[in-house]
Amino acid sequence: MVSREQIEQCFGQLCAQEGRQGVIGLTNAGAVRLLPQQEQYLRQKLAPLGEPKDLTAVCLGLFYHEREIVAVPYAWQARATADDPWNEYARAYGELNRALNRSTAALMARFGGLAEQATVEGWASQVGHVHDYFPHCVSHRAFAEAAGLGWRGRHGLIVTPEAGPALRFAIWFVRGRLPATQRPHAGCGRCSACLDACPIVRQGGEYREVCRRRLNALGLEDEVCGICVRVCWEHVQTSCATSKHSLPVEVFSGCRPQTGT
Ligand code: B12
Ligand code: SF4
Ligand code: SF4
Repeated sequence: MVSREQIEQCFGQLCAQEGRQGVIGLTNAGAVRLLPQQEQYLRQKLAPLGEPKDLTAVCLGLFYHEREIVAVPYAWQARATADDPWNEYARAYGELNRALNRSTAALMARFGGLAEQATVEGWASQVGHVHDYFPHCVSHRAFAEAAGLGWRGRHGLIVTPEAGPALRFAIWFVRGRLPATQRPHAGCGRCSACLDACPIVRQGGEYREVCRRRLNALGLEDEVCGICVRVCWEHVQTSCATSKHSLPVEVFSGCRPQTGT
């Protein structure tokens, strides 16, 4: 059976190859609360490996570079302009998805197991409603939260003390029961920056579907917006750096220095 040390060593090399920082968290694959459609999808997917309770889910998170996040406007904007700098974030979305998929494929090639892709790319404008996604993937956020990587923010995303919500996830499932990552988190506390910035999350209710329509209408090069990500990232930079509530996890860094614009 693969050990945590082997996984960490391999992930460190993958971060170096991709030139990005990243974190990993482990949880038992059967211990995560999912919607019934997602539960069914997961059982079918993992059948060649065994029962979810006998498998470990390794959540991989790769960070955006600072310049990619600060390309997103800090305040609400209804439309993107032609050649909008915001597109740097849109392009990073595709790059991170590909880097994550390469990383899970490399782990599979070396240690076996199965991977859940970073996202179901290109669907935002194809589906009739966000519910159409549910039978075709598992929730990375539910797994990342269970694996101790972060807390569920008021915008619905996973907020990590290391990168705020400015990271993307994929999952690699492997045979065996490795000890889960557990750590307490500060949570949102009195912050409301994402609610102040985005009228869609502020409104609550069917925010997922309203967000999907906005991504399609925005006019960026890919299906993104990310204003909630940007404002939360700013908040976490200033507040979580000094927080005593979250114990650190190792940040794997193969990072070429790429800060600033
Ligand atoms: C569909 C989808 C969308 C849709 C719908 C968004 C949504 N909030 O669900 C649209 C296109 C609108 C979208 C938008 C965005 N997305 Co999106 N999206 C996804 C995708 C492909 C699936 C998510 C999904 O199906 N959610 C279903 C809901 C129901 O899941 P959930 O909220 O996590 O709830 C789970 C648990 O909490 C629990 N649960 C909750 N309630 C209940 C009730 C019961 C009874 C039970 C049993 C369980 C249960 O089970 C649920 C299902 O597992 C994931 C990739 C993936 N495979 O996870 C990316 C993902 C969630 N998106 C992501 C991002 C970043 C975005 C955007 C910022 C776009 C951008 N890049 O600019 C916005 C943010 C919107 C927002 N504030 O949430 C990231 C989040 C990263 C993070 N830090 O958390 C993900 C994980 C992609 C990735 N690879 O990293 N997205
Ligand atoms: S911006 Fe503030 S309120 Fe919103 S998720 Fe981040 S920490 Fe929580
Ligand atoms: S990605 Fe969606 S939830 Fe986040 S700011 Fe944009 S519209 Fe609001």
